[in-house]
Amino acid sequence: MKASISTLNDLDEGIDFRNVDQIKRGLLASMVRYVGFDPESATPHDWFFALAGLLRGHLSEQGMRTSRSQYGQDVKRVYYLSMEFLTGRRLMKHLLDLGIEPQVRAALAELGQNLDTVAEQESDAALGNGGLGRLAACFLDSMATHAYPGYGYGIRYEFGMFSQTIENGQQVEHPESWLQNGSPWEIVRHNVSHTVRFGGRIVCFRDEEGRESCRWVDTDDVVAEAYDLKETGYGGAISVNLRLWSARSTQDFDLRYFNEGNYIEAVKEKTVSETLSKVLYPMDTTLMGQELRLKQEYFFVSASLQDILARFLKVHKNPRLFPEKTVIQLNDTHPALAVPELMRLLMDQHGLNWEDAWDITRNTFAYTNHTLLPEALETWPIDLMEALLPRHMEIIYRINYFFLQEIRRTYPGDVEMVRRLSLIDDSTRRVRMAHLAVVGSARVNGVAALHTELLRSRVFPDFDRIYPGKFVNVTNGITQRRWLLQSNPPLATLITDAIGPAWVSDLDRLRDLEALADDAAFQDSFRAIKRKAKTRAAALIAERCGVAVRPETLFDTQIKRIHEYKRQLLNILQVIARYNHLRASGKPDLLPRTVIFGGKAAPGYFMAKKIIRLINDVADAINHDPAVRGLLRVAFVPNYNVSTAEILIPGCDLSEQISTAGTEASGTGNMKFALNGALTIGTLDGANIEIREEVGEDNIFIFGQTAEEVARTKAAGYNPWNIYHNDPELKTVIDMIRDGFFCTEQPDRYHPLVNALLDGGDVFLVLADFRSYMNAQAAVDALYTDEKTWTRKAILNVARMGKFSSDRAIHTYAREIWGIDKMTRDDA
Ligand code: 26V
Repeated sequence: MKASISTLNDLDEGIDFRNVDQIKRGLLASMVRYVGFDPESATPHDWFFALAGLLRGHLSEQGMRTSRSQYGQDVKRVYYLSMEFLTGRRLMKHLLDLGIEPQVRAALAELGQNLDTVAEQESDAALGNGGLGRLAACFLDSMATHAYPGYGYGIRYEFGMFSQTIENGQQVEHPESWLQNGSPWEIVRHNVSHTVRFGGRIVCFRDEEGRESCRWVDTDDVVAEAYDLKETGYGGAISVNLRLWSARSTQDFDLRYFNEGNYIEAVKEKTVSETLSKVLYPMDTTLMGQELRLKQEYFFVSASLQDILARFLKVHKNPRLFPEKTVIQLNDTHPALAVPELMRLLMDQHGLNWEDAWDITRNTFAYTNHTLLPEALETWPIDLMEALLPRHMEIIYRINYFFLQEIRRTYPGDVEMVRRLSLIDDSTRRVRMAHLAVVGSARVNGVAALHTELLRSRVFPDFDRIYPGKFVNVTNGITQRRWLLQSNPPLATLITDAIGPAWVSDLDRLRDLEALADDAAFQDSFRAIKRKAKTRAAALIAERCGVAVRPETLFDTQIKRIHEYKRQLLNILQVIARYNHLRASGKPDLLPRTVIFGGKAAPGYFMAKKIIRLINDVADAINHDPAVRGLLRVAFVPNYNVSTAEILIPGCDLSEQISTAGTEASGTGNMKFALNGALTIGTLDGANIEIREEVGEDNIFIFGQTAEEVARTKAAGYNPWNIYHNDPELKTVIDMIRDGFFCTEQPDRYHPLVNALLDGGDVFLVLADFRSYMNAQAAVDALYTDEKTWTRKAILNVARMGKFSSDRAIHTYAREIWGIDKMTRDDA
C-alpha cells in the first residue's frame, strides 16, 4: 500500500511539542527505549541523548514532508557540494527553529534537569576548517528558513577539526572524535550507497555506427554510504537534507588471503579504503599532491553525482532536462572533479554523446571562489590523476582540447593566452582545478565586492575577457538565527521588545533600531547586556586559560584561523607597544584592555605556530607584571570553535579584522561581531569595505593601506628596514622580540618571525601598517571613554547589519545564479 500524506499527519498524534507534559513523557520514554538508562540515575549526557532521540523522529518526519513537496511540485533543486560543513552543536538550533525551547526547558526542569547543561553535553560537529565550512552551514540554515529546495553533500569525517590545547605556550593537536558516543542526529541510510572507483584502466571501442564508448575496468572500489542530517529552518516548516558520505570497503575480507590463513592481510584492504572518510585535512591553504585528499574529493563528488542523477532519473526520463531541474554549486574547487564526473556518467553510463553531455554539464554547475592566495589555488599532478582517475584525465584533456581550440580561433596566434588559460600547467605538469571549475560552470562568483573585483582583474583576467558576465559577486552573509537569536538571547530579546520579531527572518528590519541609538533607557539596557556577555566570556577565559580578566575593561578580540595574512602578529606588536607605554610612563593614560586571541594553526604551518607561541609568551609576561595590573591583560583561548565563538562574540567591544588589504576574501567573523554590537577596527579588505559602507565611516575604525596601495608599495620595492629605522616605538618592540625579552630561556625563539618581518621583506606589510594601526587604536581608546557615544555607534552597527544576513546572500544566489524558487509545503 502506498502511504499518503495523511499517514504522516497521523504520526503527529505521537507527541505534541507544545505540551510540557507530553514532552516530559516523551523524554522518559526516549530515555528508557532509546538511550536504555534508568531515568532515576541518568546524567545530563544521557538526557541529551534522550532529548535528541525524541526530536530526531520529529525532524525525520518534517524531512519527509519536505521531500514529498519537492517531488510533488517537481521543483528545481540546488545541490551545495562542499568538503566542509561547520555546523557546530545542533540541539539549541533545532529547539529554536521549532519554537519549542521554553516547553522543553520546562519539561526538563520538571525532571530535575537544566536545558543549558544538557545542551552543553553535545560535541561540536567540527567538519570544517573555518570560514568556508561555516558559510556552508549558514547557507543551509537560510535555504531551509526561506523554503528553497536545497540539499547539501559532504563527507562524514570520523575525525573533524583537531582539538587544540596549549602546552608551554605551544599548540598541541588532539584527534577530535565527535562520533565517539555516536551522533543522535544522524539517519543512517543503509539502502543508499554508491560504488566509487579508483585506478584501473580504460578500454574504448566503437559500435557498428562508429560511436565510441569507453569502459573503465579493473578498478579498486569503495562504497559510499549515506548519513543524513536534517537542517531545520526557522519556523520549522521545511528542512534541508545534509547528506554526508562515509567510506565502506566493498569487501570485508579478501578471500584470497583469508583462505591462505593470512587474516591480517585479509582485512587490510578494508582498513585502507575506510581511511577515506577518516579525517578532515586541517589546513586551509597549501596542500599539494596529497593522494588521500584527492581521493576524498573524488569520493564525495562521485557519490553525490550518482545520487543526484539517480534522484533526477527517478522522475525524468530525459537527461537533457537535467539543468532545468538541477543546479550544483561548487564550494571552492574542492569538488571541481564533479565536472568530468558528470561528463563520464552522462556518456559512459547514460549513453550521451560528447556535445550533449558538455551542454548539460556547463549549464549545471556554478563555482564559488573563496581565496586569492596563490598557494591555496588547487592544482593536482597529472601523474597522480592519471593513476587514480584515468577516465577523468582523458575527459579533462578533451575539455581542454575543445576549449583551447576555441581560444585559438578567437585569438589567432596568441600562444601566451593559450598557455595561460589551459587547464593544464605544462611547466609543472599539473591540472589547474580553478580553470576546470571556471570552464565547466555557468557562473563564477567571489564572496565580497573587492574580492570579486580582484578575482576578475588579477586571478582570472583572461577568463573574464572571454566570458563576459560569467563572473559575479555575491557578498557573504551569516545567519542571524545562530549568531544573534541563539548565541545572544538577551540582545535578541531587547531587539524584539523594541522592534518586534520580524528581523529573525528579515534582517533589514534592524534598521528600526536606529531611532533608539540615542535613547538613554535603550542604551542602558544595551550596555547592561554587553556587560553580562563579557562576564560570561570572562568566565570562559578564566576556565580555559586560568587568566582572570575584568568585564569593566575593553574587550578587544581577534578570533579566527592563525595565518600570516590575517596578521595576528600586527595585533601582538601593538599589544607590546601598549605594554611598553604603560610601563615606561607609569601613567595609566590608556584605558584598561583585555586582548583576546583564539584560533588554530595548520599542524604543519611553522610560522603560524610560532605566532601562537609568541602570543602566549607575551601574555605570560604581561599578565605577571604588576606594573600593568588592571591595565592590560592578554588571553589566548585554546580550542577556538563554533561553541567558543558563540560565547566570545557577544562579549566583545572591539572586533579585530586586520588582514593585509587584498588578502581576506570576505571574512564572516567581522559580520558576527558587528551584529552583536562590537565596533570594528579593520583594514579596507574583504567585506570590511561593505561593512563600512553600511555602518558609515564614523562608526568603524579603518586604518592601513588599501589593496591598491599595497600593490603599489610592493611594486615600488618595499623595504621594511626603512620603517623599522624610522619608528623608534616599533623598533623597540621588534628588538624585544628579537632579543628574547619574552623567552629568556631561549632568546632566539622568535628569530624566524623577526626575519620574516625584516630580511624576508614583510610580505604582509605588517610594518607598513603599524603606525596607522597604532593611531586607530588610540582613537579607540579615546572613544571608549565616552560611554554614550560608543554605545550609540555600537547600536548603529547592529541596526545596519541587515545586508550581512545569509538570507540576503541566498536570495541573491537563488535569483541570479541558481534560478530556483521557494517551495510551498503541500500540506501547510
Ligand atoms: C583550501 C584548502 C586547500 C588545500 C587543502 C585543504 C583546503 C581547505 C580549505 C581551503 C579553502 C580555504 C578558503 C577559505 O576558507 N576561505 C575563506 O572563505 C570564507 C567564506 O567565503 C571567507 O569569508 C574568508 O575570507 C576566506 O578566507
